[in-house]
Amino acid sequence: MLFNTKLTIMKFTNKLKTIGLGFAAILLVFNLFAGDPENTKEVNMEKFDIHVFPALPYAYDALEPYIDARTMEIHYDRHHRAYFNNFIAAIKGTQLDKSTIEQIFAKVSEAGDAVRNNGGGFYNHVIFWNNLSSGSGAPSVELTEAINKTFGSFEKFKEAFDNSAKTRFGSGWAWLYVTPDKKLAVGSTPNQDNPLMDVSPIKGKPLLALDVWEHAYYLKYQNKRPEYIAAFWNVVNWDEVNRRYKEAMK
Ligand code: MN3
Repeated sequence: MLFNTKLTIMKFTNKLKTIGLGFAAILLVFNLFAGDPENTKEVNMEKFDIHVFPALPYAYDALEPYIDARTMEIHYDRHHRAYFNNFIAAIKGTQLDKSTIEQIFAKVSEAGDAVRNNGGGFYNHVIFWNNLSSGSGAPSVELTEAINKTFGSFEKFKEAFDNSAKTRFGSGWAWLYVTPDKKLAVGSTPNQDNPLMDVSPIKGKPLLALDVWEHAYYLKYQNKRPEYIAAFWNVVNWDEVNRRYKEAMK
């Protein structure tokens, strides 16, 4: 009787071990899948607590004629995807693999150029795709008040933002952002830097991003960056900018 009970317990323990191993195997496969750079998932584009390559929130031709379908396709599917893949490769097996992108950017000076350039390239484009849409809405009452207070008027704000975008020498980004003391500001960053990075001279939470790399406009606008910037205002997703403003002011 005692022997039988012991045998049953042993069998049961073995079964548990098998189940445990099976479960671990499933977890391993799931983790491998989640870490697969080619894996594209429909996720909230601005949830950066896990590193996944998000789906574009609209069709390639959705922003025509302001941003052409061919540019969108190459920009998203080649450039953006390459940044993401290189970012994942750069953090794989390091502590950064478990960090959110905001945590990584806060100490990006310690992470090296591959993480800075590719992590920035990954993040900035997600922000950019999401602050574009075919139906553009309008700035909220709160945001309008803040814009008027900071820049004098919406036109003056646009002028300041346009200037940041036009005067960024070479490749980079123009930003509207909320500073750590909750003020609005515009500015630009070189390459794939952004205001969340410790290396950036402008610091804060991005509200509106504009990619001024030539790959963002060259096919349609060639060297005429100002024409691309003017077209951009037709496809700003103000609902998203309003949401980010609310979030940043919390
Ligand atoms: Mn780009």
